[in-house]
Amino acid sequence: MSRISERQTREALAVYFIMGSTNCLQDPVKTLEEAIKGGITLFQLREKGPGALTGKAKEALALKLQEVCRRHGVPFLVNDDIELAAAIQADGVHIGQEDEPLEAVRARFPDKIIGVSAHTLEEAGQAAADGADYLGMGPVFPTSTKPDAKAARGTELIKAVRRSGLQLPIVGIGGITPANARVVVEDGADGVSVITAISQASSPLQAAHELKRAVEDAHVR
Ligand code: 3NM
Repeated sequence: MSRISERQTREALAVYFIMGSTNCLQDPVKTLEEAIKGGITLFQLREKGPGALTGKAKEALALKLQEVCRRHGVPFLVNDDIELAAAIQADGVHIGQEDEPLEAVRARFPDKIIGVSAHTLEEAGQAAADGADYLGMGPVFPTSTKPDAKAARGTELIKAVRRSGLQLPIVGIGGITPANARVVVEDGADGVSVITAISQASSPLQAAHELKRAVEDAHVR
């Protein structure tokens, strides 16, 4: 799959599921399959933290999850690991401010979807100028998934970015659940990205479905 249009990117960001093996209550393949049945629109492998797989084991997991995504037409992104994304021909990568510079990643992957985490208005503007396809902005709500996450700021930053006139697709992240997803989109995001709300749900299918409904409700307002 080559780089998608801005409209397709906005649609893909609606319900963006992120996870790695350590986030899941059950087999990651099963979790992903259920999440796709529930309606997720984009997937990112984020294999990080204590107990995370590395090397060949990480690549093997990536290939299994990529195959599930391909079968269902859901774009597959890799967090941070540029070499893995290249090796398996992922549809895209998501990078943070501390990772390889966006300009270098864009030069290497002219056709891949590239997302960037931005925590300030300046970072958002820079990422847009340097060729990001979308911004991940958070944490919107408190999260325990990312130990070094910044303080939750609600939708303040997303609103500020929209007020600044920046049109780039945005996905909110951090502590988002079906119960609080709606405001994230009402306040300017194109969609929501979640780890816990789906990966730790008793039914990932149901959780994904509820998130999708919340996002759709916010868009039709
Ligand atoms: N990035 P959960 S917050 C991966 O603020 C990540 O940039 C964040 O996990 C940021 O949905 C976060 O379980 C964790 O809260 C999101």
